[in-house]
Amino acid sequence: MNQDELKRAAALAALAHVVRGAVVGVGTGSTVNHFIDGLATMRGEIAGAVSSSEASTQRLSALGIPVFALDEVESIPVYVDGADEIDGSFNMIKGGGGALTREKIVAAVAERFVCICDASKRVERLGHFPLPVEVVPMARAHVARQLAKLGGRVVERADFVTDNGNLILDVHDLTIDDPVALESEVDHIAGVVTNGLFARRGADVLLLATPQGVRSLA
Ligand code: ABF
Repeated sequence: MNQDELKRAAALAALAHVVRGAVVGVGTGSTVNHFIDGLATMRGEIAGAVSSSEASTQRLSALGIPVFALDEVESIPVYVDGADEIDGSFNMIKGGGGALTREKIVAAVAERFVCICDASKRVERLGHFPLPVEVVPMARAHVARQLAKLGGRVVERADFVTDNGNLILDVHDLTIDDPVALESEVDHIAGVVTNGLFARRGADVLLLATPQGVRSLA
C-alpha cells in the first residue's frame, strides 16, 4: 500500500468512532479528506460537522454534510484529525497544512480526539518536522527572534496566509524534550496566535495505518 492508501485506511477506520446523531469535529489535510469522503456515506446518521478550515468546510459542504459554526453547538463528542508527527504519548506536531489554530480550538472543545495517521507520522521524539507557529503579521520579526533564541532555525512560510489572516513561521531543528513545556513557552511569545505543538491537549486515540492493517492505540 502506498502512503495515500494507508491514509485512506486510517481515515475510514475513524468512521467507527463517529457518534450517531451527533456533530463531528473535522480536521484538515489529505488524511482528513479521506475521512470526509467516508463521512459522506453516512451523512444521514450524523447531525453535521464543525470544521477546522475553509478547505474542509468546502469539501464537507460539497458532499452535502451540514457545517455548523463552533458557537452553534454545545458539545463535540469526537474530533477526527491528522498530524504531521505523533509520539508515544500522543503529543503531536500539527499545522503543516496551516490550519493549526482552528484545529486546536475544535480539539479543545471535543471530548475525544481521534488522530488518523499513516505509519510515517509515528516518531519517538517530535521535532524532525518543523514546528508551525501562527503569528500576527506585525509581530513576525519579534517572534522570529524569540524562536531563534529557543534554538530554532526560522523560515517564514512563503506566499501563505491562514484562514485567520495571519502568517506562519516554520521552526526547524528544534530539540523538543518537553513538548508540554515548549508549547506553553512558545504560546507566551507576544504575537504568537497558536503553535503546532498539541501536547497540553494531545490525541486520545491513534488510528495508525501500517501495511499489516490499522492499529487502534489508546
Ligand atoms: C492536519 O493534518 C494538520 O495539522 C497536519 O499538518 C495535517 C497532516 O496532513 P496530511 O493528513 O495531509 O498528511 O490536521
